[in-house]
Amino acid sequence: MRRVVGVLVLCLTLVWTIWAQEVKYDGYQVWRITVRTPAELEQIQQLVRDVWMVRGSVIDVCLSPDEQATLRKAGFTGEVLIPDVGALIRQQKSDFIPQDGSLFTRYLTLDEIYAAMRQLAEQNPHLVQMFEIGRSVENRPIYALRLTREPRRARVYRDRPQVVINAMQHAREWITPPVVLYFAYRLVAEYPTNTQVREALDRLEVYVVPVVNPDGYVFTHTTNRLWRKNRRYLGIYFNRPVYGVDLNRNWSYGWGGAGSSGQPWSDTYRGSAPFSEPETYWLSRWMLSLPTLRAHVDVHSYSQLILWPWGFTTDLPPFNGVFERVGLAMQQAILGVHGQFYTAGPIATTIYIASGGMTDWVFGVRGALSFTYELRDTGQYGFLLPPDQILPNCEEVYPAFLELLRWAQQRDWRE
Ligand code: 0X9
Ligand code: ZN
Repeated sequence: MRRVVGVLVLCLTLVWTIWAQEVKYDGYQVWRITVRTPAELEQIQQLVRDVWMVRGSVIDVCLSPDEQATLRKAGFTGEVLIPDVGALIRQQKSDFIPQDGSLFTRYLTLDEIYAAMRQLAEQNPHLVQMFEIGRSVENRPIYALRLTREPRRARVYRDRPQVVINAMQHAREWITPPVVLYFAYRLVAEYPTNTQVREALDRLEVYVVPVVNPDGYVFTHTTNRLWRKNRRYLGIYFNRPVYGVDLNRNWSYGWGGAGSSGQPWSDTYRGSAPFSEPETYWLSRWMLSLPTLRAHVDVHSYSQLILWPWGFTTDLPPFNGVFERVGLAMQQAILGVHGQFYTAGPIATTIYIASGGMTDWVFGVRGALSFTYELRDTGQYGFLLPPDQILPNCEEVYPAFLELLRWAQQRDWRE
């Protein structure tokens, strides 16, 4: 009996070490390829597993050594953006070690982000409240901060329109939670002295959700730095267990259309049904409960873009003129801080058609002015943005968020 148990434990340990094995990216490269025709773009997307970015005729791809050879054989060459992905991830892991107490000089773990949120709420009870929106596939809480004057006096203030800013639907986009967390911290810090901030928090309810996809985020720390989707188990395909729904293809508005995949192993898998995932389900339920949702930003990376509906069609949305005015004002605000240029435009015509995205749902269903940001950089590091760019990125986006709060306070934002 003892021996049987011993062998069993040994087997389990073996299985565990193989399963929990960190995914290595040695020899992987990121290439930027400029194609001549849409057919070529299609062809590359067929040949490559991990597409990092597509914009017009330009595509960034993360390639295994085999994929590099395949593309070369097919006649494609590209500019090498990252010569050794594995080495860069390792180097950034060691950057990870210094802990000087500051929140925006290194990438925090999920627990650290949640602790920072809790601390802000506990130290500022007259301005900040923390609460749970719902839970993930692996039962992790999804937390939000509610910032408004005296949040404990009313569950919702009917006369204070709501603004929601969320990040991290996509796990590998590590720059996104700090930018949203910084926004909350700075609002609180400036409330006593900055009239614009004071008026905003007196007249609005500002909600921030730094991590929509906690399971995915944890997985990028423990196992695979470049994971994108949530951690839903989907079954065995090609003799391998397959996980993950792309949360930004799982929203109900336009669900199932172009620019989303029905194949579970795809990085843009839309899920078995709209809101099949607890992360999108709870977030949408909560957003439906807000009585006067005015404005919203879904924060992603990378490419430096300010995007608005539609994602599911190239048709212009109603009130495109308003989106453009606010979008360009936010663009100018960002430009003014560190001189970084963010391109502004509707999703489908600026990047690509993508159906089932959050921004389309928030505008299409809730009628709120909804944007998608794509943060730094423009491709030099992509998702592997060095930690010394966290703070500058936080700083430059802050006044753009303030600009949105300014618009949300107008009696009717359509004006
Ligand atoms: O493809 C996406 O989901 C976003 N780009 S990312 O590289 N961060 O994955 C763009 C989202 C566009 N928004 C909507 N379709 N709603
Ligand atoms: Zn994203």
